[in-house]
Amino acid sequence: MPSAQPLTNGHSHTNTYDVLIIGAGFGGCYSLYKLRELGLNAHVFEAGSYLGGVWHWSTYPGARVDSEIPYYQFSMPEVWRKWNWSERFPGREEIKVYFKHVDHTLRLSKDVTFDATVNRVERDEARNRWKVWTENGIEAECTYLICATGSSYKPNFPNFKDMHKFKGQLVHSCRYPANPNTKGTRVAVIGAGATGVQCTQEIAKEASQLTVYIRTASISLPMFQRPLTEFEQRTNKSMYAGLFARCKQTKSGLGYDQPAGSVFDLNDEEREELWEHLWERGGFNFNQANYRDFLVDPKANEMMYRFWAKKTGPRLKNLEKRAFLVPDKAPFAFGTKRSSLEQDYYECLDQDNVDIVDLKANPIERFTETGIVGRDGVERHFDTIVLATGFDAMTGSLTSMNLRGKDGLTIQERWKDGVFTHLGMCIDGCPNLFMVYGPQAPTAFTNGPTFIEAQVEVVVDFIKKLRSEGIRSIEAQREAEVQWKQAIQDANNKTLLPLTDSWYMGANIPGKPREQLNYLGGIQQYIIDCREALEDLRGFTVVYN
Ligand code: NA7
Repeated sequence: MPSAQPLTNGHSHTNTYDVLIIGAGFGGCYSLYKLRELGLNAHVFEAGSYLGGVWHWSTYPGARVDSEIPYYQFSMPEVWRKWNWSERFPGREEIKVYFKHVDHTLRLSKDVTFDATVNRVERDEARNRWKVWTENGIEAECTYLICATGSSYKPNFPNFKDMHKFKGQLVHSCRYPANPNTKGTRVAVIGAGATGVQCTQEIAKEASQLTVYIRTASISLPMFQRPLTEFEQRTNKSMYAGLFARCKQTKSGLGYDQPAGSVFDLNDEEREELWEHLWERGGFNFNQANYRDFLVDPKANEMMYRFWAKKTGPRLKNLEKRAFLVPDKAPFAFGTKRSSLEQDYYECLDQDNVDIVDLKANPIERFTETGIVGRDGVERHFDTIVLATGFDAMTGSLTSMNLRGKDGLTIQERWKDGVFTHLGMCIDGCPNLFMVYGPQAPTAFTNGPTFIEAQVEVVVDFIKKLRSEGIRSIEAQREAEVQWKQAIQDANNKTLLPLTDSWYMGANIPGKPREQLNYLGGIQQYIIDCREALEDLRGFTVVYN
């Protein structure tokens, strides 16, 4: 197998693969593993210096997954047999070591080129090839292209006035420095999503003064972290095969599903008993294993919020902070922004060394050399400012690759008025290109590894079919894209999700079209839809050899 390194004599050399995969997170790793099983010559280009995708980049303090073990891992027995986790919700450092174990077990790295940021992709229609270039001059071409580029790759740097003037340490959470200046110093954290919550929990404990800038208070759920023993995992492994298979039959991939019916089928006492039980289970049990009418019925939604507020409010002794973080009226409908999982977030925010700035009441006017001035005219001074402001989620990794289809249009141009895909997997104008964990698939509403495996298995079956049936290429039809998009938006419009500004809706990035970016029907139904299309290639233009 050739290795795709640049030649030093000034002449570029192009390696040719059956399949080139962009990204070596869970999606890229599983794609490589499955394609090798087919006997294909597959290779990965990865921007980072090792496997792990988002876990490679997420070096901010307290970075931790909020899907629980045993669900958050690969399902291959050869991987899980020799691996045990130390915590129910593993931290980033442990996940990095896990990827080393995965690499060691599956020998993935030999087919990965690291530090290879793809910055140009073009379609050579006459030769039925994709041509791919990286920033550091590597070139390759392939018959099938898999974009496993992740949903949280391109950082969202808000355009705060005079941000460049700040002379202290200014960092984005996903490019966190090895030596952050946060111990015993004055720190600002901007943001209260999953990352803001995790950063706040760590920095509040070591900074002399922490100011958290919050535009929308999060409705965070208790993680209920706990250590896991090697013994309990070893003895539970007899159930793993069944458990991982079961996860793919659920909506979210977390191994538990919501009950059918409505929460109003229960009387007050029954509901309270169920909700106490789900709450005590921690993690996403309270929303994912609950009746789902809270996502469509404002009354059910309000009840969920009340329950959450009853549990959370008393944890804040500072009444002003309590009124902002746990207001009487929900800041947004429960579940319409992603709930973060927290350990002691509210206790941290309650500390005397922690201030909160309510950005709706007092927006950031400008940065200065030494801090931030709000609309109230007050300058707050900081040594370090952490932007926990999230990502151009779901689409940013795809639109920033300069990927041109057979008509010469980039994905950015193609999606300027909104995303169009067939099955959240293929794009009109881009034959033989497949997306993994991208937009218009169940992506953000799932446990990543479970959904990724299920989706990659479909992609690999598509490639298998093309090869066995003498098909040169398939390309999504525009009409199928329009229908797929419409079905997603129709389903979305029956819920409360469109009422809230969230990255599910693309609403966190100024100018990004506002639309639901995820398929709402869950993993199981999504895979049924994809496999039906696989059967007769409906919605695709098929070109035979
Ligand atoms: P999120 O969930 O997008 O959170 C970003 C936070 O930053 C959120 O509180 C935003 O407030 C805030 N934000 C974003 N832009 C601004 C501006 N311009 N001004 C003030 N505040 C701003 O990103 P995370 O990194 O926390 O999490 C991303 C996902 O990655 C996570 O859910 C996991 O799936 C992994 P807002 O809520 O928009 O008012």
